Amino acid sequence: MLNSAKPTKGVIGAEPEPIKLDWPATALLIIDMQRDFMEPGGFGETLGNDVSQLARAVKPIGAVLTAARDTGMLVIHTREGHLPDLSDAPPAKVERGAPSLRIGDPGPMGRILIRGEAGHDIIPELYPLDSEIVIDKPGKGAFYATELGDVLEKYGIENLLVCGVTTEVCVNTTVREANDRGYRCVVISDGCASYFPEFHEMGLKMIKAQGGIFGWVANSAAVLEAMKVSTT
Ligand code: TIU
Repeated sequence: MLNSAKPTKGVIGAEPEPIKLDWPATALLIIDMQRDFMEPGGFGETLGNDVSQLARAVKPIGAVLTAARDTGMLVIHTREGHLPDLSDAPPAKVERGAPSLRIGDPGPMGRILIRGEAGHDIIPELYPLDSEIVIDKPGKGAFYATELGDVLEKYGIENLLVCGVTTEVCVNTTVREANDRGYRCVVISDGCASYFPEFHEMGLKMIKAQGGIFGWVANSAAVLEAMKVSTT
């Protein structure tokens, strides 16, 4: 029998149910894989966190990033941070808690969470290509006070593969924002991490509960499998 079917890409084995995406309308959104969160001496550690908890997400993200680059998928990286004069940093954020260093203070990787400083940059393993989009965001959500919505509209994006750190903070906030704007979000479970493993687990459960109230959750292997060209 002649197989005249055009190569199509597969369904993602996700929870709460498998999802078939229109792949040309799908982008990879990598949230805040910055030295400030991932490495000692950055913002995450100043808040009292064990930053080694986040390392486990790097390899799964790297694998999906490679596949996205190979298939020509739109790749968007985000970075949380503030202008050097802190004009986009609300006092309520800067003054909060009792961190060892506050946003804007000098640290071992430059001023904490400030755009242009070494700590604000994305880790070398996942460094953006010049052709990829980088969105600087002052908040936890990637839509608030950024051009992300316009970028997604310009490229005709309807679906987002979302990964990055941290699961319950910037990933969850962004997924909630995206869901309200009508995007289908598939969160890559092992491509996210939290300083608190239990928050990671619950953060993913919150997304996929109630029939996928905020989106879908799949591991990187399932996403990679679906991204492979098949003839079925
Ligand atoms: N503290 C924490 O878990 N996260 C953040 O402050 N930002 C992000 O999640 N990117």
